[in-house]
Amino acid sequence: GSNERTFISVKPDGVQRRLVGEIVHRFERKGFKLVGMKLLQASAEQLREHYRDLSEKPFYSSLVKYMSSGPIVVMAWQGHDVVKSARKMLGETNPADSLPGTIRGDFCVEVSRNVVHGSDSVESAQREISLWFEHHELLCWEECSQPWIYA
Ligand code: DAT
Ligand code: MG
Repeated sequence: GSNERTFISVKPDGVQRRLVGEIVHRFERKGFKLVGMKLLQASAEQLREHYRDLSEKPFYSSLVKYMSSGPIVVMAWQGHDVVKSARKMLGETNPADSLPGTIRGDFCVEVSRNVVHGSDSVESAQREISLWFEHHELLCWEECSQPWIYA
């Protein structure tokens, strides 16, 4: 439905490389609605929880270290099929496999510095949004462009 939400985050390399505006711009232009956004320093504990499905992977501890190495921007975006569309806009996990035109295809080189996160399913989006946002930080608002984006 058009009320679907996904969790997107600009990772520490994306913030350091001044890509926050570019990434927000892409989701705005696509037609998705921003319903939550903040800059924060994530704790290792939060990141271990965020990436708990990867806890057995050999790169898990370096991933947590990288993700806690500087400020990140966390966002919730809403719209029709936003989880799947956002994953397409991000590109593949490995930037080397990401097509030009995707965020990872355009702005990064290594899998361990891939500038942006996006939820992989509606269920993980719900889990991640509730991990990073308080209920009151998520806004329901009327977009004046809505009738020009949805028939
Ligand atoms: P994605 O972020 O595309 O959902 P994922 O959930 O499989 O990918 O992994 C989470 C992050 O972990 C990924 O964005 C970058 C890092 N990562 C994944 N595979 C890796 C690998 N083989 N070596 C180093 N880091 C990796
Ligand atoms: Mg993932």
